[in-house]
Amino acid sequence: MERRSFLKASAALGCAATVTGCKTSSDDANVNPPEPPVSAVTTGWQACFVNCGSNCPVKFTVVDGVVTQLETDNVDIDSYENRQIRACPRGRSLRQRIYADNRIKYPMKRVGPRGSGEYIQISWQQAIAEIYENLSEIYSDPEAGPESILFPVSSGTSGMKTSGTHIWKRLFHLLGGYLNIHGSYSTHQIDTATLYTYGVGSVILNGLESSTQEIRNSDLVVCFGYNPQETFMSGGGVAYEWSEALSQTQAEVIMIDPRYTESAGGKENTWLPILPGTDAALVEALIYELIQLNAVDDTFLKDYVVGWTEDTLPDSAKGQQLSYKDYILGNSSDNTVKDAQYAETITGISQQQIKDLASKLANASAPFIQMGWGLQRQANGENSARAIYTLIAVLGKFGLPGTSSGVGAKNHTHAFVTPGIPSLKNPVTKSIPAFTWTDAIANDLSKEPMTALTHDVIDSSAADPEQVKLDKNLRAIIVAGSNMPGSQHADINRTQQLLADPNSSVKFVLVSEIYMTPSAKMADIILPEVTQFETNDIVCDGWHSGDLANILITQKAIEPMYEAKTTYDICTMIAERFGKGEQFTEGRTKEEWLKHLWATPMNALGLPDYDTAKTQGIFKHYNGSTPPGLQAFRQDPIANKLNTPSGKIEIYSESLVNKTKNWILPEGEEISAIPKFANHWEGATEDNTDYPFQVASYHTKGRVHSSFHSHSMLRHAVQDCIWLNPIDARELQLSNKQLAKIASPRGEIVLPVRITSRVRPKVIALSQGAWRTATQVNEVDYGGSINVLTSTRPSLIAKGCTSATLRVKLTAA
Ligand SMILES: Nc1nc2c(c(=O)[nH]1)N[C@H]1C(S)=C(S)[C@@H](COP(=O)(O)OP(=O)(O)OC[C@H]3O[C@@H](n4cnc5c(=O)[nH]c(N)nc54)[C@H](O)[C@@H]3O)O[C@H]1N2
Ligand SMILES: Nc1nc2c(c(=O)[nH]1)N[C@H]1C(S)=C(S)[C@@H](COP(=O)(O)OP(=O)(O)OC[C@H]3O[C@@H](n4cnc5c(=O)[nH]c(N)nc54)[C@H](O)[C@@H]3O)O[C@H]1N2
Ligand code: SF4
Ligand SMILES: [Mo]
Repeated sequence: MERRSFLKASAALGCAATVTGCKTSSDDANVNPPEPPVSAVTTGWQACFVNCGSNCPVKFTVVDGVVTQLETDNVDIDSYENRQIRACPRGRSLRQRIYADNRIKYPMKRVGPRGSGEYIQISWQQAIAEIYENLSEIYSDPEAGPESILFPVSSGTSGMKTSGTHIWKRLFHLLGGYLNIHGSYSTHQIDTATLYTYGVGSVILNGLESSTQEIRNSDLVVCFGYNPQETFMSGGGVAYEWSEALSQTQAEVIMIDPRYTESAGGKENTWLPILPGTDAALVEALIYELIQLNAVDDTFLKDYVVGWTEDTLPDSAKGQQLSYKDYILGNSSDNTVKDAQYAETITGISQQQIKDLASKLANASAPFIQMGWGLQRQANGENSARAIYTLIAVLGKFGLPGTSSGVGAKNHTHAFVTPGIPSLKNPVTKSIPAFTWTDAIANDLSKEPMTALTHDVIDSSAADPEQVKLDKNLRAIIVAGSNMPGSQHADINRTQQLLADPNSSVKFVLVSEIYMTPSAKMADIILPEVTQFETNDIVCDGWHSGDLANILITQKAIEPMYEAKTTYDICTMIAERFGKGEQFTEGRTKEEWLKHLWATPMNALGLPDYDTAKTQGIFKHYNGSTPPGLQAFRQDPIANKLNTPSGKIEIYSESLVNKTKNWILPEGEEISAIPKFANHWEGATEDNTDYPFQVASYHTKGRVHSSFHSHSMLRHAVQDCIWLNPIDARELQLSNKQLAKIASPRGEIVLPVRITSRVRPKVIALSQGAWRTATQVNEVDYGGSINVLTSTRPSLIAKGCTSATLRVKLTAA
């Protein structure tokens, strides 16, 4: 309650007391209501800015300069079209983010080895001077230069318009640039699969996808590793749409996942607990069975699909039994029929279950087949994703009501498009795959460069793409809005070893953070940033927040704590030191930028002006229902052709063959033009008695990546533990809650065991994002950080993040 309205209410109460009882002023001394409290109470709107796909609004109450309460959106009548965008428990715990005892309070300088966490306090003036010295040296050294400066993936400030990583990038674009990265840890393999199949180089299908609502028209929902109830958890977002849609359909629901997930949660009919990394083999057998059931229409497919049958192959591939159908039927060079028996041994799904699913797919008129991204964050992730697209294509049930094109959920409609402060253009055009950055420290690149053919290094300004190379090692790493080096990149021991080595190529690590994260402990200089509650901003719906768009101006609730500053103020100070202050600010304060940015949605949508809108809270817009994905293509595949070279869905990709024909691959590895299942390192088919368990890793409801890890209430509510099947627990003689050690070739962690049938035998499940507590290289980690175990070996085609490919051994700790 605001102080003014609180006062009004108190006065009314006083009057009521008078009416019912008080007589004369001389008696008033005993009956007068107490004085209203002198506290200053304010309320306002803020939002949750993390990389979960949504940005839920939260309403704050501040009493005497302290945020005392957070509420979720509760303002509208709660209908599907105008629903309350209710924050999940993480957003409701944001008070712990403001008042965390691990907040960085002032600028700091490292005094111990990197990773040790030994720092002294320095002044802002000294911090800026040291940043200036280090960066000037790197920029002016011809052996180094901008190509030797890297921003690792930084997803922690998603949604902010005037704070966060893109403001840091604006600064560095003005200073001379940095080495680009391409692909994300999230979707690099599926983006690549989508490019070669549908001609769109992104999992965001730009209109080719179906909305979650389409499930209402489906009679069979088949999900491969799709867990929106946990990964897209906003009460206004996909989790809500998923449960609404399932409640409104009679469709049978089949969940294919090594884990029994929240999205199953009793709403499914069948759970098929597949071995990680084997979806392509399952698809192969399903398609074999569909052929046996006479459920594939080769004539129909000719107009839509390349590479199913011999006569639809490109000329370069004809006459060699290279079609997918020949491969399935055992006519190609491997002479193996891909039947249910073949797939049972690879996938761990029984022949009968495979045949049952095939017959359900054959009989369904509108199968909604959808995949998540965990199955592609693996060594063979591109082919797993391409295989699932292939299943949809070969079934021929795409572009129809109730069907899906395999991924996405038509969520990217952003009615309230609002630009952030422009991050400007990077003068550097060279780029490495995001996941490969530690290779640019590990090897002497002047002798052994990373190249187009070894690492898919690209340069948009190069005349010959195959000649592109990176021959300069990294000199500086800028970590802002990221927890990569110490938590989110694979093989933390390796990263720490590379950075802590006195001869490391990396001479400067800058971390700008709110909290003392494991990555902050790798920094040379640490800068303290404010939380969103200490500044104003604008927030729109996130990148995966469903069919309801929203926008609001988030309000500063309290003054900046300690010596923390906004990204904008920090970057302005650095820009000024380099003599670029005017170019950086363009003469605007942060607040002036906000008013300037607000003009875009205001003019496009007729919203009130900035100052008025700020007091009005959330504006919402329901995007309505949309046609099923691929509908236009189905209706007319010539007029509405896809963006692939053939204009069709490509099961066989000639462009993939051409792009990779000269690539230098690890021994024994092969890139296939069709999405074959292939054995791979630390995979399901590896006969590995040293590391007998596969790991099903997942994004947990208890965190968003490593964000929220230090919220004690969330740690109690969603404890980090090892999901272990009762059969395996008995064999290993491990009991519930007992501490167990998990070891991989790269490190060891200790966590309690949770015995549960929610994970299949021979697989353990581990969530990602826990903070490593070990400080020494190769020390056993009791924080439970999965990236102590994972490998930095990239995937075959995209060179993407393989952190869901992992074999381990398990022993009592
Ligand atoms: N709560 C929460 N939400 C988040 C995030 C978070 O950290 N926490 N992160 C956000 C971000 S940035 C991203 S990229 C997305 C990630 O979204 P996803 O990548 O889809 O999430 P994951 O949990 O990694 O994987 C989804 C499911 O795939 C299963 N799976 C793993 N391997 C396989 C396999 O080989 N085959 C099959 N069939 N299933 C498999 C896992 O058990 C899991 O249940 O989530 C976003 N949302
Ligand atoms: N083993 C394994 N590893 C994975 C994954 C996996 O599935 N398994 N998933 C991968 C995926 S999909 C992703 S997207 C990445 C995500 O990895 P990251 O991009 O590193 O994301 P977070 O761990 O959320 O870290 C974000 C950081 O930003 C900080 N931050 C928040 N607000 C601000 C701000 O205003 N200013 C500044 N300077 N900092 C701020 C937060 O405190 C936090 O430390 O992790 C990847 N790593
Ligand atoms: S769903 Fe995402 S944005 Fe919403 S409160 Fe939870 S973590 Fe924050
Ligand atoms: Mo991600």
